[in-house]
Amino acid sequence: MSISKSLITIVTLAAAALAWSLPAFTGEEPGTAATKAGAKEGEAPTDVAAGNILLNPGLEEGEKTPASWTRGAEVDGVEYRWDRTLGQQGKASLCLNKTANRYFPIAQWYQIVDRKPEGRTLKVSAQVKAEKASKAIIDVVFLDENSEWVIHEWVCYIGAKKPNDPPANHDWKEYSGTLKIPEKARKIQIGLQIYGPGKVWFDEVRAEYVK
Ligand SMILES: [Ca+2]
Repeated sequence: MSISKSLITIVTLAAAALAWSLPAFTGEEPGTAATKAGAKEGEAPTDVAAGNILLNPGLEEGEKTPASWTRGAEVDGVEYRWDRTLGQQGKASLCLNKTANRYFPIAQWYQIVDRKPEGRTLKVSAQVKAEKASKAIIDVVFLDENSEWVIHEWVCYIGAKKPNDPPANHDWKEYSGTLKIPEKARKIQIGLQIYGPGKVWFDEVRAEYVK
């Protein structure tokens, strides 16, 4: 009895070890990050990184307001719009239209999600359409256990970086950036912001843990 029991244990352990070691190998291959997110069901997860941690990333869900996204403060000369006629995917996106010719105060749509302790690096991306946008930002705020700011960082910059640069004026285009997650961070706030005059739309917003 005890021999067969130990045998079963050994076999089980060996199988588990094999299952564990296989994804580790595939994880070493370069250029697989994009396909990993779309790993087929039944495949062992290659790492905790796969998948978007944001809810309603395509802005298609919601009744009167976009589900899971919050509007920032009212700002004179800024129109917040959940645009249900225009999307990079589907029919909806988030729009900020600033007509006031100044940078502050800023306006933003944002979403706060819990940080997974094992997540160390965050990749953020979005599809952005811009109409004479002088300065729009995808901002990430890391919050501690008391929901206090640890740090905030600009992960994507849309617009004119230098005084003589033209404003951003383009159809849907992907912006992305990667950030180190501070040790103390417990929550992550993704903000889609407008600083200067112009109009921007955001769709397919992604935040994912990467290695
Ligand atoms: Ca959409």
